[in-house]
Amino acid sequence: MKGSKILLVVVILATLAALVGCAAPTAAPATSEEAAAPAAPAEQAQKTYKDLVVGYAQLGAESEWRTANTASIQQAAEELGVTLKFSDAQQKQENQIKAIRSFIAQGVDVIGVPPVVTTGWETVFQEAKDAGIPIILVDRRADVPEDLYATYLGSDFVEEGRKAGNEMNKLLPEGGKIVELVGTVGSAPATDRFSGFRETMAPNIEIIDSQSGDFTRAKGKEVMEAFLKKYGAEITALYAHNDDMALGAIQAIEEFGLKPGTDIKIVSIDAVRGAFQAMVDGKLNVTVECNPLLGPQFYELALKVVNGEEVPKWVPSEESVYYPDNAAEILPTRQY
Ligand code: GYE
Repeated sequence: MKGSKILLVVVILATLAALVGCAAPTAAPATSEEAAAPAAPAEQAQKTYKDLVVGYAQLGAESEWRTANTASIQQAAEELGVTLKFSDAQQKQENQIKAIRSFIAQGVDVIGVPPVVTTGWETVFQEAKDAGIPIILVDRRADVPEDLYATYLGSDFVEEGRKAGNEMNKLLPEGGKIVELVGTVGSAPATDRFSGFRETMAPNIEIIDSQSGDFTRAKGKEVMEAFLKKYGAEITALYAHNDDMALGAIQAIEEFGLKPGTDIKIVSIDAVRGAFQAMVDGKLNVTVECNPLLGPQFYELALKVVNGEEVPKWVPSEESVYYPDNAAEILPTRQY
């Protein structure tokens, strides 16, 4: 009798519980989860800027261009809410490789790298690929098979060299003897600016010497001093692969007692603020633009790559050429 009463109470309680829907909380989510299940994996895979963790193996701080480039990469990350792990390799490939390995170990979503030189990247890029981390080449190219990187965002350095050659022809209609300050040996911009220039340079112009100034002001000055010592006033013009080396050379020319921009005509590449100031001062004749503000485009590409969207293998930057005539007017508007 006692047992059957207890059983009755249990049955009544169970029925009541079922009626007020005590069981519902477990049943309902299961049902809605089931309903959402087919769409969920695709939606979850789509990352936003806020989810993105990026490793950037910057190559150094060798020029005004590089400083502006670093600022752009850092500022854009901050503005978009991207988590950025940044390292500076001080122009050494081994340091860039170390940084890439450390980003792989940390499991970042994507790695950006401006290869200091074009060769020697297969092993470490393969390591990134094996770890499922895409590599985006930014600013400088690497000579690797296309399956080892997702895309290349950067300038057409050959075209910049061609533009510089055309400008030199205009400055030296009678021809002349020129010296060349080459960028970092084995780097994409140095190789391409060297060859592009020779494509358009007029036959009455002779390159009497060509040496590397490693893209820095100090080296540019040093090498120009050596050129001046060797050739003196025989030099009609200078072609510098970047503005910083041209600015260093300007100092050397002045110290030698000649007038940069007049006695020795100068064509350089980058179009940084320092070059505009030199044009305002009449010491530089032309600068060909190379855009360092790659941050926003880099993250846009990074997000697409991480989300599996198609991207072109090369995204070139748009660039112009600048002269002294309106340098003073343009200078205040320059962002780098
Ligand atoms: O022109 C130079 C810098 O890779 C395009 O590197 C870049 C070059 C730039 O040091 O100033």
